Amino acid sequence: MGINRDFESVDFFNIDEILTDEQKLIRNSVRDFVSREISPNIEEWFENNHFPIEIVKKMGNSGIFGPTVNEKYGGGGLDYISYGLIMQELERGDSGMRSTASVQSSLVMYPIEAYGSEEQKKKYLPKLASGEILGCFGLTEPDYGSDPGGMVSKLKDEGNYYILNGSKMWISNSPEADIAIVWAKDENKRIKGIIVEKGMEGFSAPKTEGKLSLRSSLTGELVFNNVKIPKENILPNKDGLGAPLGCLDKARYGISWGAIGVAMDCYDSAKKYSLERKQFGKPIASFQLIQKKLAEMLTEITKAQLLCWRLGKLMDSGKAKSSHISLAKRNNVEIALKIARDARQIHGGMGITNDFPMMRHMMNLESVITYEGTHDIHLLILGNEITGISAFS
Ligand code: TGC
Ligand code: FAD
Repeated sequence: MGINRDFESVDFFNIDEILTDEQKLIRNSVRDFVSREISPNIEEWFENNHFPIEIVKKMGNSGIFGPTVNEKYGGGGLDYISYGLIMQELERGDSGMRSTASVQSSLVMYPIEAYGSEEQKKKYLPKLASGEILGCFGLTEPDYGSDPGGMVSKLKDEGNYYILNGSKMWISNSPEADIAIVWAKDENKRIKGIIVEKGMEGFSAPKTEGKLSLRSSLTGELVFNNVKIPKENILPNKDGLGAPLGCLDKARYGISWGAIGVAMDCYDSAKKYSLERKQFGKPIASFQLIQKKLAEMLTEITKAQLLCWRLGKLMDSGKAKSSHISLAKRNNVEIALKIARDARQIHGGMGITNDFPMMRHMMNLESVITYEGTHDIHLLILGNEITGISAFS
């Protein structure tokens, strides 16, 4: 058995029946991509803390980047359920791989399409869609994580150009990124989006070392030391904190689907192992305590699938609220972590090795439950929605 086992999807409530043929085709093609390009290599990449840069072009060629972006800019022109299914399959492979795609699609392509000028869209979107270039998104700063509105990165108007100073921390893809969507305050304390290009003088992106999670994904800083920014590199069509938070809504939505992929992978492995592994003369699957774990996993996966499907419909009709997305991200990442832990227990000692995916998924999920808004921040967003009272400040 082990990591190269054939994955069997989980569909207890026959959700395939409510997916369109196109959605199933897309899901199956990304599932094949993951089985071919990611699963056979992922344990080695994770162990060696290696980001396989060649995966970016492969993802681009497979239509993984910018699925909801307009086709005239090289995007897929797809609906949000298709986007979610892509994320589910990628994260079944590895959260770090899904991270690479989340950042490129939701945090780099989305703001350029939604807030950018026509020239910016034409210049960057086709190259990002094909994987010719890689992007990153700089919101978090060393002293401002959950509270991004406090950021201190500064943009100073010098007439024909701006000067950018400051730094960003914990930035996925940054050491290899060709462009960075960076958020900084102008002299009126208004948050603006800026397209910073690799090679601009005074700009560097050092790698963050020592991560025990998302080891197949690159994380780094963004450092700006008097970087000269041409005026045409500012995203002109939206500013204020709502601009980066609008991007986060799209990425958080993708994560809520991605977490289902992890949960399905762990459940599938646990079910197969428990049917094969014998103790006390019979398969451990015959013991009630093992069955309880499996039954609860299946229940939570099914609830999460239905939640995401409905959320996808709300996204498509433009009725999804940020608090809907918070509920789904928070719930699905939490259940995925619990399923990963229970699945690991079902594997006994074998579960701590990299013959099986649970430990890697568990370690990855510690980042996933922290980034894009921590578990508790999403709870407070829901508390605010319910009571009308913000508990942040
Ligand atoms: P608050 O006063 O509530 O809101 C400020 C302005 O923003 C608007 N807004 C939103 N707009 C769009 N989408 C949302 N989700 C929004 N949430 C709020 C709001 O209407 C307001 O607009 P305006 O026009 O009135 O000014 O802001 P606050 O300062 O009290 O903080 C709110 C809070 C805590 C919800 C927010 O700051 C937050 O979500 N914090 C968590 C930070 C976070 O998620 N960071 C993620 C960084 S990126 C990342 O982690 C990428 S990992 C990717 C990967 O590798 O996969
Ligand atoms: P803090 O905000 O310092 O929070 C610490 C603890 O305090 C948490 O438990 C939090 O829930 C709690 N807390 C904070 N405020 C409150 C409150 N009001 N009430 C109750 N509890 C509270 N950022 C980017 O901009 N771009 C990226 O690409 C990116 N990629 C990332 C990749 C990885 C691997 C990681 C780990 C992070 C990444 N991040 C990225 C940053 C991520 O979004 C932040 O780590 C996250 O938002 C939390 O911020 P923080 O780490 O500063 O924690």
